[in-house]
Amino acid sequence: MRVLILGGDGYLGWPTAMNLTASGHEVAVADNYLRRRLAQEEDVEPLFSPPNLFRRVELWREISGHSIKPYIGDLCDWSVMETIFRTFRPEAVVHYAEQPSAPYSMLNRRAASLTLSNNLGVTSNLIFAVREFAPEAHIVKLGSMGEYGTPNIDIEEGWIDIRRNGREDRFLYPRQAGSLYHTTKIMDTDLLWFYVRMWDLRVTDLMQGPVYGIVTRETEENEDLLPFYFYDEIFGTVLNRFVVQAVAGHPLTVYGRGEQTRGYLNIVDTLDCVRLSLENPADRGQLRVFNQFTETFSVNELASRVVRAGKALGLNVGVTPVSNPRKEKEEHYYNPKHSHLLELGLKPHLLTDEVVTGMMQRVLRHRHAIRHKAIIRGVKWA
Ligand code: USQ
Repeated sequence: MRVLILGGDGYLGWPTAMNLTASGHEVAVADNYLRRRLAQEEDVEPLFSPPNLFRRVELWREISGHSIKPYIGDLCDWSVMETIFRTFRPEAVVHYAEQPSAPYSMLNRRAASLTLSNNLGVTSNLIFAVREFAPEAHIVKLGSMGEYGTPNIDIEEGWIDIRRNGREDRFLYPRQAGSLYHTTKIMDTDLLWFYVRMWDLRVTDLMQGPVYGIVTRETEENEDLLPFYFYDEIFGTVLNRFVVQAVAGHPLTVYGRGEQTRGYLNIVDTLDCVRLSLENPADRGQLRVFNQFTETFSVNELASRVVRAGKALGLNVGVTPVSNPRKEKEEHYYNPKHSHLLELGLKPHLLTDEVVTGMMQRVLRHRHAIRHKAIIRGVKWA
């Protein structure tokens, strides 16, 4: 299959590109290095700097023999999107090309505006490009479990049947996000659902939880193929942050009471979920929604696992609860369903102590590069 990855330079985009070529697909990646630029602007660069997309593509070809076609450009610019569609003619598109950080979206007016215009601009250009140049192409869109928020009822897999006054219908499960970034994901879903109804697009929305990990099957041998590893307050997700904090001797930053519960997954499982979704496409006129995570944990549970794994490596890991910079429930009911990807064949890689120590060992090699001042940046929700 010819697969176009929008956001192919990112934490998940680049490993997805390697994984899909290793599985026999023809891949192009598009990116404007937005994430690299924003991290530079905020002085929160990743633990190590991966080479640019052209060099990553060259290196991957030398190592694996697989080619990836890189396009550098801003996908909010219609002429960029149009050129890519005309020249590559994708049969499927994976859409990661978004400003992906909840804290960044809450930083200030400029960051909020960039998040809104970038995320919705790329999604709408993608929809129009598919309609015009590739109406049969399957769109696999990265959504977020955070779109649902933390309702006091079970979270269904995308849709909910509602019976009222003796009649029944099926609707998108109610969304109520906890950050502007997550709200743009809801708006993406609404746009896609509208055009699925109007133009019979094929769409899969992957409602993903926080991802952890660095190494994938394709990167094991070569550190220059690793994805970005952010550990700062703005771009780092919680478990990746805790692992770096443990190595750096910084107390783990549990926000508030630490009972916030989310659905997590290993980066290796993200790649499998995306590949399984592509290889089993949605029908024309169908919006499928898959909840993409493998296990739920509270922040306190993650912290205890990191403390335990740190001990095994001789690290003395402390935990210091910090006042919660976010506006979120710190204790809540959380029971999201997640069977569709398992039914398609996902074999989860669960969070064992070996996985956490493996991450720590990798981070230990880059210990000298950890900057304590990136760990807490004081971005407040309210
Ligand atoms: N948290 C801490 N301490 C930290 C960092 C985070 O206690 O140092 C807590 C947060 O308050 C939150 C939870 O850990 O309750 C998860 O936070 P996160 O930063 O790992 O994830 P989040 O900002 O919610 O967003 C991330 C990804 C996003 C994805 C989302 C899935 O950046 O792209 O969509 O995870 S979900 O969290 O289910 O919305």
